[in-house]
Amino acid sequence: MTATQDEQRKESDMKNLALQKRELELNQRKQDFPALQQLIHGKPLVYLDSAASSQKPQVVLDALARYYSESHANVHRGVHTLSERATLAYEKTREHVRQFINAAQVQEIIFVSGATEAINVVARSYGDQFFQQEDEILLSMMEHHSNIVPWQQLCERTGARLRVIPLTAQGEIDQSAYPQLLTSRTKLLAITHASNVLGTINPIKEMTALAHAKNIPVLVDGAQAFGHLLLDVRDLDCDFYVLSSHKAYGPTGVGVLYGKKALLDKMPPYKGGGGMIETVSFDKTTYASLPYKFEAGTPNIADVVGFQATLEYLHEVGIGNIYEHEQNVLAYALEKLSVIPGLDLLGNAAHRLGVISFELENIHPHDLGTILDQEGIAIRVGHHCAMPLMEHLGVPATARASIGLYNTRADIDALVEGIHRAKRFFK
Ligand code: 7TS
Repeated sequence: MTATQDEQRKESDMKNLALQKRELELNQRKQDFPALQQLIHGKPLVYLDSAASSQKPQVVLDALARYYSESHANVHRGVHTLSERATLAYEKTREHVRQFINAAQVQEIIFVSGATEAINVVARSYGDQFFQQEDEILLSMMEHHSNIVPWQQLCERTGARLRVIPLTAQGEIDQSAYPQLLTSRTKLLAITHASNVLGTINPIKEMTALAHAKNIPVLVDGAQAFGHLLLDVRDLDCDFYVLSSHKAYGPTGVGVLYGKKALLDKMPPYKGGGGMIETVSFDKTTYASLPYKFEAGTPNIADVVGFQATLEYLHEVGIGNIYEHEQNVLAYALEKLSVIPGLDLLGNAAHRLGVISFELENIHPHDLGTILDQEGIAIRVGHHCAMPLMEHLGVPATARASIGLYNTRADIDALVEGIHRAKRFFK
């Protein structure tokens, strides 16, 4: 062996060692999640439904308990110590979110109840203000109902129309059809960062650049991407980005609407009430500045504070490590599932997340889900709130296994064994 070969071998060994070490560390992350330590029907829980909602690490549960035990009061109102503590913690989360998604300013971070509410805010406030008859909203065939129905309702109110970008056979956005659908009538591109059915990660930066070349603003539904992909809204250059805390190890009932300040400034408030005003008289109300203009009423303070602990946890584990780990588990899962006779994987995108939809010959997804549950394995079955995509795929429902940072190859082995058991049962 030459000296150079020896050096190369050493370097490759070091890389493999580092990879194994990181995998081991992430395999141990399961210990951080109390819900994953239980037995379901006498079997250790194998949780493969994080795309619907993820489990929560102990640090987040502790933060919620600590907040209620020590710091709870209403925010932005009192001069007393608890109100100051609550306000400080609430606003600190906003700064954490800003950093996490690399927004330019904290005024661009609006707390809402989730991705669904965030899209509704934009459809109601931006849409009602700026859309009219014959305008077009461009979506893709792989959207979740949350990124379809609010736009359809907007169309009913304004006479605007939906246009839909088709998919390729691999389950990717058809990039040859897309530019032709950007016309002088298009007033918004509203698109998911990653599909909750196929796992496909869309080339948001490139698609946004094409839309912007025609002055069309872009809303990105980041519900599936957040917690799995490194996010940088300034690099993507999208105009709106929405996400839900609960899908990425945070509390339920908290989401974020990111919007570029110039656009948010032009948008009227979506809800009226306390906290979003500057002055009120019976003749006229003037509104508070950003972001408070969009946060009427007492917000979900505790869960926003809990969300801060989530962001710290994600930062500590590292999104890059999470991505790498999930890709490894995904590759293993695809390898194992693809050789099961009678199992059909849906979608085959080159760039995808750990969301795997499949069909099993002669077994209805609901039956499979029920049998797997008896084995302690949690997957989701159904239309996944993406009925137009189901229709396009020609299936009424699928079984879906989705991977989170706590899943391991052993979880995939359990899933594969469970599927074989179901096949034997239905033989
Ligand atoms: N957008 C996408 C792409 C989603 O996957 C979901 C939820 C939402 C929006 C809505 O998020 P929410 O937090 O406001 O409800 N998706 C799923 C799912 O795949 N299974 O259950 C919920």
